Amino acid sequence: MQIGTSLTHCLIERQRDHAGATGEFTLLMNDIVSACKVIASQVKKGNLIGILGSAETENVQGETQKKLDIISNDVFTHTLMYGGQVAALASEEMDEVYHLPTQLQRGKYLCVYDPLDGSSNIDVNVTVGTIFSVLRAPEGVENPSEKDFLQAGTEQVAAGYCIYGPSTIMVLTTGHGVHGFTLDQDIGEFKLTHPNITIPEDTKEFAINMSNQRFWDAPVKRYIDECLAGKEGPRGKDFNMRWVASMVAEVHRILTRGGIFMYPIDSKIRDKGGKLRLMYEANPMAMIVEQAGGLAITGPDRIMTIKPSKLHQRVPVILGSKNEVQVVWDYHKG
Ligand code: AHM
Ligand code: MG
Repeated sequence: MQIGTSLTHCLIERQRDHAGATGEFTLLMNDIVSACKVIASQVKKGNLIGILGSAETENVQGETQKKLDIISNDVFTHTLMYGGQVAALASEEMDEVYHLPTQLQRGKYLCVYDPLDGSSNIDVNVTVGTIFSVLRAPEGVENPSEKDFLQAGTEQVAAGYCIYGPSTIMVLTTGHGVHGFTLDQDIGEFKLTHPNITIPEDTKEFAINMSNQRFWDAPVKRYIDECLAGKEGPRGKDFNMRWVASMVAEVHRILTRGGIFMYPIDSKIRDKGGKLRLMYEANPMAMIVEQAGGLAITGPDRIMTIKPSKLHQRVPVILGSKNEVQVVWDYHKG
C-alpha cells in the first residue's frame, strides 16, 4: 500500500486478499471512520459549541460523564446501529449491551468501544481519543447478550484507535500489522501516513502515574525504582518519564518512538481489578501493541488471553517495547 492511499482504498485492497470476503467488514470500518470524523470535528470546536464540562451524570463505573463523553457515545452508537453490519454494541458509557431496535438490519459483528478516552483531558484541551474492538457475533444469535461479548482479546477481528491531537490519526490492525492514517481535514479523508508501524524493542522512557507509588505491588515498585536509579542503578541507563493521562496518547507515543506504559494493580484499586477496562481499552490496545511487535501484560499474564467475566471488567495494564515489558513480566514471575 502506497503512502497517501485512502483508508477506504486500503480496506478494499485488503478485502481482495481474502477469498470469500463479502465487503461487510469494509462497510463496518467505513462507519467507524465516519463516526470518528464527526467526533474529531466536535472535539475541535470545543466550547465554541458549548460542549466542554460535566454532564452531571454518572456511567456504570460511577465516573462523572463529560458532555463530550455522551456526545461521542451517541455519535458512535448511532452511526454503527444504522450501518447494518453489527448485531449489537457495547460501550464504556452504556451500562448494558445496546440491542438494536428490531426494525434495523443486523450484521455479523459486535463492536465494543470507549468513545472518548482520557476524559479528564477534555476541558484542558489535551489529546483524547476513541478506542474500538471488533468481535464476531456468534452465528445464529439474533440478539446477542453480554455473554456473547465475553471473548478473549485473541478473538478480536480488528482493533484501533483514533487520536484527536494536533492532527487526527486513525491507527488500525486487522491482525496483519498496524497502519496509521492521518485525516486530511481539507477533503475529509484518512490517508495512509504510517504503514507497518513497529515499536522499538528497547526504550528508556516509562509512563506511569507516580502518585500511586505507595500503593504498588513489589514487582512494579522494584521496576520503577530501578528505572529511577538510572545509569548508576542495575539497569545501567537513565530513563525519561511521561504521563499524559490519555491512554491513546501514551500508546501513540509508544508506537512512534517506543516506551512502556503502566497502569498496574495497586492496593487502592485491588477490589476493582485495576483501573483500565479489559474489553474496550486493554484488549484493543494489546492487539495493536502486539501486532507492532510489543508486549501487553497484566503483570503475571498476557492481556489478550484473559477470558472476560463481565463487560466492564477492569484489568492492570503494562504494555509497550518488548524487552522492557519482558523485564516487568520476569519480575512478576520471579
Ligand atoms: P477514562 O476512560 O475515564 O478516560 O479513563 C481512562 C484513562 C486512561 O486514558 C489513562 O491512562 C488513565 O485513565 C489515567 O488515569 P489517572 O487519572 O489515574 O492518571
Ligand atoms: Mg477510557
